[in-house]
Amino acid sequence: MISSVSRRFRSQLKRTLSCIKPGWFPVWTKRVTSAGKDSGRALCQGTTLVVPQNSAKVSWALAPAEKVSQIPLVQPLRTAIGKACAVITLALTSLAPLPLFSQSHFDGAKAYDYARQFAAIGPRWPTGPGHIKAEEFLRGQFLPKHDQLEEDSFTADTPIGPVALHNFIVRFPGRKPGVIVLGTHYETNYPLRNINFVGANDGAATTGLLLAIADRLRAGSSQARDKKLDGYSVWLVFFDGEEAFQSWSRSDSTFGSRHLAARWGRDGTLNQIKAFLLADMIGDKDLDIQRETNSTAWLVSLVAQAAKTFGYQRYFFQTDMAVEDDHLPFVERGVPSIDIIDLDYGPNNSYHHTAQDTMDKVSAHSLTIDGDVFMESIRLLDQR
Ligand code: 1BN
Ligand code: ZN
Repeated sequence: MISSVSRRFRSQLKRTLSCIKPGWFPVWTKRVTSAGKDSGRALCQGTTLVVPQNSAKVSWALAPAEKVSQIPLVQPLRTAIGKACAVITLALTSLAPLPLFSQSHFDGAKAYDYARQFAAIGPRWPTGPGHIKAEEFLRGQFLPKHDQLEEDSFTADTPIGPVALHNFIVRFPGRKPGVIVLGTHYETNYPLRNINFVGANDGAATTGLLLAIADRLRAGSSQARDKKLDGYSVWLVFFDGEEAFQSWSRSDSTFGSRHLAARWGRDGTLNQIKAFLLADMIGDKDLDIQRETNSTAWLVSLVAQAAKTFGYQRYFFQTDMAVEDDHLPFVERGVPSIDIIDLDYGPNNSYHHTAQDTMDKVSAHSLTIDGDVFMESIRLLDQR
């Protein structure tokens, strides 16, 4: 049913057309004839691609980015069609400059690989040897002279006594006044220190996600003459001490975020923050991100809009759930915030906080979806 353009033309068109409708890419289609009747639609592995009713027999249409990678290369197109395609591509390329964040899909495989390396450190509970290695790993990801890395070290008053904790903040300056903060926690649970809990999804996956986002931001800003992002500054925060030391409560959890939100409240930094997006447990192979009801409504809508751009609606916000997490200290201080979390991990959430939380339950595909939506959310926030 579907003929796709040759790989070369498809990638040219992909780059060009993504300027017009980010996340939607062109595919060549043949109109489907059913019982001699022209339906005007072509099927693409479960997706209906709408082809204009009066289009020629072979035409092109836009498909959600996600589906394009699933479309097999059935047959090379005839040279004449290929040449016509090149002409269209050239014409469109000269009209539309490529936007920074919609050139191609996010590199979820890279995020996965960071996560794999991070989880391989082993358990990362505060006061343990893996935690020190995790800190060293994070320091090693950022270029000492180039990247603006801040270590926010403090002593938390926990149920097991005073504990030294370390948040990591990486800043990518932008030209627009204001800051977008992306966060995750990176440590694992102290109470699970004896069960080889590596938190592949709970901590490692979203650490990998933010590290791959850092690569993307670094690439974007290093292309610019002034080394700045086009829009708001973006700060990445790797929180420590999210997990409870004994049992989750408001006072025994989120130590790193409570500390940083209080500090940024005192010194006025919170006033600069346009939005705070928290990522938690969204490496899950079986991705279904809940609508977290403590989150700021307009920001949830913006993220939903970003997901829709890529045809990712089914992964986002199908059910509602209230979660206490690292976004709450920011919500409580009036910072627009969202917890992007999937608390449905394994059958009946049975992998959550167990030794089953391993890298085989995490996928590069889910991290691609997350990264696409985070990058598009930044773009939408910059336009607001
Ligand atoms: C997320 C990952 N959380 C802990 N690890 C937050 C949470 C709080 C999850 C309460 C479930 C219940
Ligand atoms: Zn957890």
